[in-house]
Amino acid sequence: MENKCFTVRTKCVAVRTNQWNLQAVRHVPGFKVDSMRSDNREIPKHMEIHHPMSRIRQMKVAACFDLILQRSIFSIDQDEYVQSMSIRILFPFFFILFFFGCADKEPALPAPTPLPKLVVANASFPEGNTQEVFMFPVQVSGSSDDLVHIGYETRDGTAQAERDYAPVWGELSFGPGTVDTIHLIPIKFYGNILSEEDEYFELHFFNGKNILPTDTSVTITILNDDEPFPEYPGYQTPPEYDGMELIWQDEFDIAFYESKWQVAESGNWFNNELQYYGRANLEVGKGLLTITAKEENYAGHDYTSARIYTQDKFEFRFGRVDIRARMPEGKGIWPALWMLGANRNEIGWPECGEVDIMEMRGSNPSRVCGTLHYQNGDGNHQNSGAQCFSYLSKKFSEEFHVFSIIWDENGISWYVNDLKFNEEKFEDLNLGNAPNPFQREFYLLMNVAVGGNYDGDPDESTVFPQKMEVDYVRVFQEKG
Ligand SMILES: [Ca+2]
Ligand SMILES: [Ca+2]
Repeated sequence: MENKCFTVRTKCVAVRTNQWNLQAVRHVPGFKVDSMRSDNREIPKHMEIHHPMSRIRQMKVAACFDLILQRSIFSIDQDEYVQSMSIRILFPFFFILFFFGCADKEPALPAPTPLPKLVVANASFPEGNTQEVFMFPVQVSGSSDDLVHIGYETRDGTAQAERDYAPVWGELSFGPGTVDTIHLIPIKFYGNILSEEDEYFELHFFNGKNILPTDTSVTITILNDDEPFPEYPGYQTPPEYDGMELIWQDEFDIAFYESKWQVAESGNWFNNELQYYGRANLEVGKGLLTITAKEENYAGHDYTSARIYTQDKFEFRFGRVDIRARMPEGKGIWPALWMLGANRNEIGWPECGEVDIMEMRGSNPSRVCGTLHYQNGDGNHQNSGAQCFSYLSKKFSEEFHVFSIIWDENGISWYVNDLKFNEEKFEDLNLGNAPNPFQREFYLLMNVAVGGNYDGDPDESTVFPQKMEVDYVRVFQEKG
């Protein structure tokens, strides 16, 4: 019984299958089709067959039963036939000519098509560095008597939708008939240059019709294709502090984010500075922001460099700022990590206030200074007097240091590598009757100026280009 085929041979097609997999029909010469003779009492108008040898457990067909009765068209003998099938007349209005045969007695005929299988497999793709689209193939294993369709959707694993990949969902259809269709589902990865663990998500298939299995999943793995960033030597601060929350950061790990920073594009600056500031002198790569000061003629200037700032993008009041950076050096090079009052455009400098977290004369790369600038009630510029941190022999251009301030309503303290070297209490400022600007919001700036009043202009000892490299900027605030 196990190997017996189960074949329908009929000139009429309309074998009702009630969704089972049997629509294959063969024309058999020599049999007269008389399907519409409803007055022929020998013809059952409908019958139901239970056939244990086939996946087709039950089907309803309309049949010209007289052919079955008049001819021994079942290859299995009558006992088996009776045992394995029950024939009942059910409905009077279907007429289809058909009969059964089997390979061992009748001429071999194609078996009714088993349900095709869904052909999918786990897949791995390299992450890429930008956006990569891979075509995931979905195929069915063979011909299908009925329309095949199945739904699909992505489901997060360690990879997350929108962060690591673009979620997809939909429905696929195949056939009916000979199925050689491959559907390709586009899978988009959001790649980057970060060295990460391999990550995966699932492509889930569900609600399959006329296909097996009806539900299944495959795993799609995003393969890391990046080397870890180098370890940049020097002091590191922790990524978090007890009682504080990180409210803003840039690790400069993937790209330069215009969403976080504005980029100066101008040659008009104060302090008799010589540079033209532009986007071309700025890059992010291997975990660092690099601002390069160059000796080159551009827009009437002899030097170019870059300044970035967070005005209108990130402004804050009070907290801890950590900036890990390696300084340039050389006479006339003036790197600065600093802050200006967010209302500068409305009230101007110095009334808006200025906090120099770190500035350095390139002629003395072993010393950095922290200073406040503001305006007193008479409209005069005031400053706190620069307080500086000096090494005897080490230079800030040799390795990375973390320059920090801790700012609250009472004052600001300055740190190099967590060593406090300056503190200003606001009650000690010469504000007169002017409001204290340091109770308001500020924004961050980072730049490398060339020439000007602070360290004079470059001379023949100054080597170009000079680079300030920044590993991270993190701003924390007290919780609650
Ligand atoms: Ca990558
Ligand atoms: Ca970094």
